Amino acid sequence: MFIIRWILGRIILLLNFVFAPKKLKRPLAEQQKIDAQTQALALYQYNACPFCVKVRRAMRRQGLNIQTLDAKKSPHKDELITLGGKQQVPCLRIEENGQVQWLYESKDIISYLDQRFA
Ligand SMILES: N[C@@H](CCC(=O)N[C@@H](CS)C(=O)NCC(=O)O)C(=O)O
Repeated sequence: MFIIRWILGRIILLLNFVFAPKKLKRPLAEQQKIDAQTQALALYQYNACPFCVKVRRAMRRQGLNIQTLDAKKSPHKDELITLGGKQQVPCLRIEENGQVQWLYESKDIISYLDQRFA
């Protein structure tokens, strides 16, 4: 089972690489403004998880430089469980006005990014 999951993961990563979406290019000043906003975001994820790949592709399409954290490793794994509430990826950590929100579900994360940055 582990081997099959591993092979599927590599296929997903290969396809993602070959068919990588075009990264949005913004004027420098505009990109810097967006980068300042995305500094308050972090994506807890696994490298080869298809739902995480979907979110990373959406980030690339929108030219969003959001920090990605490997939720298989400590301390990110523990942060996700204790602060986020469950061990499920992808999860977007959103820090706003001193408050932290943990957004699960790839569909909801992509909608959030679309609404905020598209
Ligand atoms: N409906 C969720 C599904 C996410 C999901 O199933 N993620 C898997 C990884 S691909 C997961 O976190 N499993 C728990 C684990 O690996 O511990 C989404 O669209 O984000």
